[in-house]
Amino acid sequence: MSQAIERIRHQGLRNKVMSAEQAAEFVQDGMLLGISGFTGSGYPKALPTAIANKAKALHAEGKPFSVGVITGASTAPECDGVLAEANCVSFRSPFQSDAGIRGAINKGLTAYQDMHLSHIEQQVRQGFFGDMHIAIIEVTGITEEGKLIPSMAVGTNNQWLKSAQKIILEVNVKQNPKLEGMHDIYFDVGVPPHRKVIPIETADQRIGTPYLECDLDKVVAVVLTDANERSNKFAEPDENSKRIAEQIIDFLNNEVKQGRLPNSLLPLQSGVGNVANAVLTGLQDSPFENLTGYTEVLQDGMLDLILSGKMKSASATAVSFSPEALQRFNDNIDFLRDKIVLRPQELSNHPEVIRRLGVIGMNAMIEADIYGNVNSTHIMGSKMMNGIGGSGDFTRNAHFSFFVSPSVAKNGAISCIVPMVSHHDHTEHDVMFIVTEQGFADLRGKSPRQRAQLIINNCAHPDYRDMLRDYYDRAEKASASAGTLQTPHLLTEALSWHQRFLETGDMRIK
Ligand code: 0RQ
Repeated sequence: MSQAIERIRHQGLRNKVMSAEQAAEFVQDGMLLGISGFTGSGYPKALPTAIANKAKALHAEGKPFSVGVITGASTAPECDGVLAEANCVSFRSPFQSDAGIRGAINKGLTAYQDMHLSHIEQQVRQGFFGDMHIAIIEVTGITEEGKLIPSMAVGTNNQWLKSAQKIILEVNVKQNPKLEGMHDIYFDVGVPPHRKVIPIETADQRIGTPYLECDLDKVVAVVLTDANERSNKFAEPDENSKRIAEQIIDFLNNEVKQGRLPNSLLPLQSGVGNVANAVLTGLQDSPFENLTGYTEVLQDGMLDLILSGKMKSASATAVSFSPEALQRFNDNIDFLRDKIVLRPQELSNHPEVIRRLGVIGMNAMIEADIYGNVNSTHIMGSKMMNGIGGSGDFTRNAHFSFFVSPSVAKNGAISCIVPMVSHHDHTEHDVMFIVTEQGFADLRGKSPRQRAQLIINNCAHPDYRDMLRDYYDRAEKASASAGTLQTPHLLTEALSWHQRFLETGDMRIK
């Protein structure tokens, strides 16, 4: 830990070093906590466990203890997981992906507001969530002047440091000190009617400073940690992912040939998960050059595109790698420092910037319906998976919006193309392309009835194609006689596939 104390170059803050257990004493029942972390990166490693232990001890004495937790995005078992296990999270926003907190949400123990990631900072800034009592922020180090060197995720930290009444900093010695200089923190977003233009004109443009700042008098504790990020491993792309990736690359290639896209494409956004990673891996062998990224989380696939020279730069709010990719990142950090820009998520996900740059958005879905509405968040209409995350920020505003999924889930018992989605996240008005391993549906310039033909014929699994055609044909006949042919549906049947799965474990009629 002596190495860690050297990371605190400000003497006043060195004097505030204490244990996580001591720092947890500042956290009281009923408080709202602003915690750092985005997609398994940059979350505090010690305080959550200390808070969870405090909660358990108080619960054992029959005393109440719960807190509201707002982060950038998902954290990890050591943060969301331990807090959920101690049953002390009364409220959670804006995104999570930990099995423990997901369970608490689905059991009704934790109230969850699933939000667009670009909205959360401005809503906290304007007081929609009430007072933020404590910010708990992981940093890489602290400069002589007390400026904070961010870690692997910027997320919402800038706003939490401003909004919170008190601040607890975790200085993690495992974060590479050479991260200093990779971040671009911008302070001038403002509040309507005084919001200013965000002057980002190219994906890699820096408009701020490398450091987070805060009122040092608000810092009540500094905790030293020495812990790795969660570091999920990626599966090798399977045949379905490869097939999806090939089709997207063929489409983009054709757009370049037709002169509608430059050979460097437009800045790429990629959602999380194996399929998204496979598309980026596929770009490695594509004919495109000088690619750029404007995304929220930068994962293995995009890192390797930068390391190979295929991508010249990328903007994100967090980096989140497998253990092997983390090693490549650390080994090459001097090369990468001016090629990766880590910004507050309010800017990485800023709708106006995304629209102006013409980002190409690629996100995964749970299901789509025959008209192109997409559900990214709820299993069978009710059960929360992760949340909408940044997918909505990008989908509505991107130049091209792709949604990808295997055509079936659970060994074929579920069709990911259904008559009507059981929950709406992205509407037919936003979704431009649906891609499964079966095929590609280009929905631009198509009416709902034209879309239905394309999605059923191109994207649905053969096991479900006839069922979908049968549904559509009967819906069309009923709508023709009722004079309602814009978007034909049989309302009593539209969600019957989900109901059948809940009752029999299979959407197919046996
Ligand atoms: O279940 O884990 O029990 O096997 O859902 O499915 O195919 O592994 O897909 O990991 O890419 O996640 C939409 C959830 C896809 C994710 C979603 C079951 C399936 C499996 C996972 P098991 P896959 P992925 C950037 C953008 C919203 C946020 C977002 C997500 C599990 O991409 O959370 O886009 N997106 N953010 O079996 C029932 C279906 C199903 C189904 C799949 N139709 N019905 N179960 N599954 N389809 C990042 C941020 O915003 C931070």
